[in-house]
Amino acid sequence: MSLSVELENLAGQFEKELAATSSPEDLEALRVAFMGRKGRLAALMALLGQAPPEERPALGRRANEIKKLFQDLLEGRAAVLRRPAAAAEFFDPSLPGRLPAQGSLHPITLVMNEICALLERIGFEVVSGPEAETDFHNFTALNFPEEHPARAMQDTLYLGGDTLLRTHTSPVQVRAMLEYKKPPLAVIVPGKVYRRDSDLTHTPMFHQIEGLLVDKSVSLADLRGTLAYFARSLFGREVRTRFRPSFFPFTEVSAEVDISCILCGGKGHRGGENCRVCKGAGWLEILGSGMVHPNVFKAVGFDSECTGFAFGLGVERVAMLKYGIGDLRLLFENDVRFLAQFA
Ligand code: 2NM
Repeated sequence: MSLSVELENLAGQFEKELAATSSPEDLEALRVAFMGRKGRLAALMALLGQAPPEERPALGRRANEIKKLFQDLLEGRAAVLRRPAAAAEFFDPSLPGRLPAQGSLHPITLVMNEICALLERIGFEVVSGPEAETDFHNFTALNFPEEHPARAMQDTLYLGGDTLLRTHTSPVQVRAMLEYKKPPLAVIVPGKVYRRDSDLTHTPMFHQIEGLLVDKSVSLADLRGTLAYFARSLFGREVRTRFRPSFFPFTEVSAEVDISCILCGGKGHRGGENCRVCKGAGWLEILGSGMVHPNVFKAVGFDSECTGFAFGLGVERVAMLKYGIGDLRLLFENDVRFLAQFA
């Protein structure tokens, strides 16, 4: 067999035996057997003088390469054997770090935070209260007659006895008035509310924000100005507001509030087609509001001289409009691929 082939065979054998070593002692024995003064590589080098003269330089170079290769492989294997068995994985400190997946606020939380912040800027105070309420705070104090349909088992989730899951955040405003004992006060209440309703556009739990301001001589003009500021802050400077007469048990007068469509700007159409957001109406309903009914003030012991306005909105609807979300269920499924878009 030629010296050249024997050198390559030696290299192959070295690598095989190296992989079988399991201790520094094994490694040292291997080093002596292959690279020692009387080792196998030295024995082959000794035969170099018998090779044809023209082949000697190449064979010499190859022998030196193999010696260097053995040294490198021995060092690498020594490092592997030094490592505790548990950390069997090779640690490469030059790799980039793995960042932990970072969460983000839910779009409902984002919208609630934004609305609270813009109303706090004009003096409203954020308050909260229980989600399990009494019939008095949720209905009676808010001027709902005994036979009002909202009180029916079919609409409200009753917990037994006198308690129910609040159907709006207004009971917290009743609590705020009872605590303040007299005007003035300006509060907003963000929170979860519950209704016995579940289909494509209704969930049994949803979110509301309601505002209440009570003082002497508060007028409908104050309500309009406050809501115009609110709509422009939330949807943009160019947004107009419109009041339509409506009815709520706890307000008189009552009004539904529309904003000019945030997609078509109120025109009702875009490029010859009906606007897909306002369906051609040019307006979007976003709020209910009104002047607080005197019976509500009576129920909480406020002076019959005082006046106030209140308003309420559904947070899901505002979030869907603001972010162009087409399906209410996306807000409740908590699919990370959806939620991550709000990071
Ligand atoms: C609305 C619409 C109109 C409202 C009234 C009150 C209270 F407690 F002062 F009577 N709180 N919230 C109110 C008025 C809520 O939501 C559509």
